[in-house]
Amino acid sequence: MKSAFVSIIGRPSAGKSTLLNKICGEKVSIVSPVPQTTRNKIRGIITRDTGQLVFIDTPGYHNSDKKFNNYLKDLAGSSLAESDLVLYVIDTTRAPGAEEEELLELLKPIAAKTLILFNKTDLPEKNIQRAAAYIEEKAPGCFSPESIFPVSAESGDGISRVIQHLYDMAPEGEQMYPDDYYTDQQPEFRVMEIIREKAINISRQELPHSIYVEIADMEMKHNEDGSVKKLWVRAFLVAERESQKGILVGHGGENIKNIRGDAQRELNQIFPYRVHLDLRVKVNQKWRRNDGLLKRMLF
Ligand SMILES: Nc1nc2c(ncn2[C@@H]2O[C@H](COP(=O)(O)OP(=O)(O)OP(=O)(O)O)[C@@H](O)[C@H]2O)c(=O)[nH]1
Ligand SMILES: [Mg+2]
Repeated sequence: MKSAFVSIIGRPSAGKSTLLNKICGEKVSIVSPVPQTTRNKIRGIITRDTGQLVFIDTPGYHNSDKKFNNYLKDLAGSSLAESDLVLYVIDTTRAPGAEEEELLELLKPIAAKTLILFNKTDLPEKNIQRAAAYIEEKAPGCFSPESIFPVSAESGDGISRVIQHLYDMAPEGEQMYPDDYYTDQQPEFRVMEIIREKAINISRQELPHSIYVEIADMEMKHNEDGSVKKLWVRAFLVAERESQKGILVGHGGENIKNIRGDAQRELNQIFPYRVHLDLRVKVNQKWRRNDGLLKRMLF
């Protein structure tokens, strides 16, 4: 049996989480058009007759002097040491940036266990030649053409070849999770992430970076016969400033109503029981400078 941890690494918005979801065939990691959506190392699992691959989605690798961003960057970097194999995802619609060069430096010594994915090939503005030339310029001779795959994480094009290649490369080992697991995330974390995704997708500009979700209470309600009736959740969307709280609430409470509705709908699809969500908005000033909170939140 084959068994491997596979890190998914790349710049913000390269399509890492979209890729993980496509590979697993389930919503494992939240996705948005806003860079730096993923804040944790998120595991997605596939199991076949030949073995098990455990993928680790990571926060977008991004240079910044902000404490919060550095936590995210360290998380992404640390996943490399924990992995047998690496998928380096590049958005071929964007010109390579400084992070690309830094990532290549990290990946050069482990090029033999790394596959490079040229993503978003479904878009007309893709530029595969530019990406290939950049790799050859910054890491000459390090990555063979056989380790580079044009894909579309969105449509799934090219993904099955990548998975097959990973199975070929994976070492022998014991299965780490039961056959039917596609993620190891706790329900509480998944609830927080889905709420955050819905909030990011209705809000704009820098607001997404200013919010987090806090679960105030979570309780499983049972029927008289002991069967599960529903999961009852009270959660807070936490913003950094009063003005942001206003945006999240929206005119006449319209935004928070939509976020709650969208999140509850998706949670009801994900969990095998009904979920009832009570969602409110509050402010925690300067939370991104709070080391204790960041350490608990970013793992
Ligand atoms: N057209 C197209 N869009 C894609 C593809 N892959 C990802 N996207 C879009 O790109 C945006 C970013 O995708 P994510 O999967 O959230 O990117 P990410 O790398 O996880 O981003 P961070 O978590 O911020 O690092 C979303 O709007 C996706 O729908 C692709 O293959 N084709
Ligand atoms: Mg992501």
